[in-house]
Amino acid sequence: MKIYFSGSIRGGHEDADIYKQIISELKNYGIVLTEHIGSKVLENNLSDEEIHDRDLKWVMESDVVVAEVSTPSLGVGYEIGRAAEFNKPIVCLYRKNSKKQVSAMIAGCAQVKAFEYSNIEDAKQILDEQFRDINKDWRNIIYLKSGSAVQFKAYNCLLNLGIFDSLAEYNPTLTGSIPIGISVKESDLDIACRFFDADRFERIVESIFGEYEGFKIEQKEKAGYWVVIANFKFEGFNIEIYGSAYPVTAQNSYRHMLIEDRILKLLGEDFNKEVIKLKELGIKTEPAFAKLLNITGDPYSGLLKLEGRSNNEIKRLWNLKKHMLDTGA
Ligand code: 6IA
Repeated sequence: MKIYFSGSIRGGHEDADIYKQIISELKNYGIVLTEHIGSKVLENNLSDEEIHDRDLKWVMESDVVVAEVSTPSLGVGYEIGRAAEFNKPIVCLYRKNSKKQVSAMIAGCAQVKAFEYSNIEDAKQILDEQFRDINKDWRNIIYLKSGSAVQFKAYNCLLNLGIFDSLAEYNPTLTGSIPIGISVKESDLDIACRFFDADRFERIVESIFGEYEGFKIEQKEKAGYWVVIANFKFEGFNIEIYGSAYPVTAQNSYRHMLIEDRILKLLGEDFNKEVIKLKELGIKTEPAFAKLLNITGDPYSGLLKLEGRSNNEIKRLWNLKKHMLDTGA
């Protein structure tokens, strides 16, 4: 993981010591490309143009931008703006009681997550939480362990089933609504897999899980490709194994989960509640999202189109719908 740390220089370098402490904490999460920002004495052997081009290249290369914004700085603001344009996750930290208020263009930018902190311990805790999100590896279900009661139960179920070991060669990945915390009573545990040989995959799945309650398996054609779908029950969950020749990250169930996770985090509590309400009425996840965001036509492909939309555009769709709900339009 490459981290771009941004902190004021010509805007005022009095906080160099604090930057240094934050940088040293960030090193626990990856490589910090801009360690020099924490040093009190800065070398000045590059022209402004060279600094600009090098730093912008680093911003583009980075996986995340972390900025300390207590001291207002044109350079830091510019870097945050460019990072937003490149769709980077951006975490801003500012000290409680700092003399200046954070610019509305930073605090109000949907792509920026801004946090107030009192001391370095505070900042460490914020970074720990933020990096847990940024580093989330959906293939590793460890995140379920610290989640809701259902997620914890699902974690134990999958561990006991041993599916991530027995199907390891197929890159098994949990998808669906349980990982993103919007499951209802009937929600399945969906496991997406990639195979290179459908018949062999079918034989293997059947040989491992064929004895479980309600086991059934079928191969069918979907948009010109063969998929293998197995269903059975285990420890109170309906398990669905879905194998396809597509890499898991290109499969619709995986893509739907990621865009839904992004939308849920972006639109917050109100939206989450409405999704659950619709799901409890028996509406499936993607149609529920589509309904709440006024997406017409096929909800499954409609939702995928949001992958390329900015956070502000998605917020606008939800605000429009909320207005319609409020006014009964
Ligand atoms: O406007 P500012 O100088 O406060 O902007 C600070 C931000 O711009 C930092 O996050 C840096 O990434 C970048 N930046 C600005 N100036 C420099 C620099 N040397 N070296 C590296 N990054 C920089 C400036 C020369 C110095 C001796 C004054």
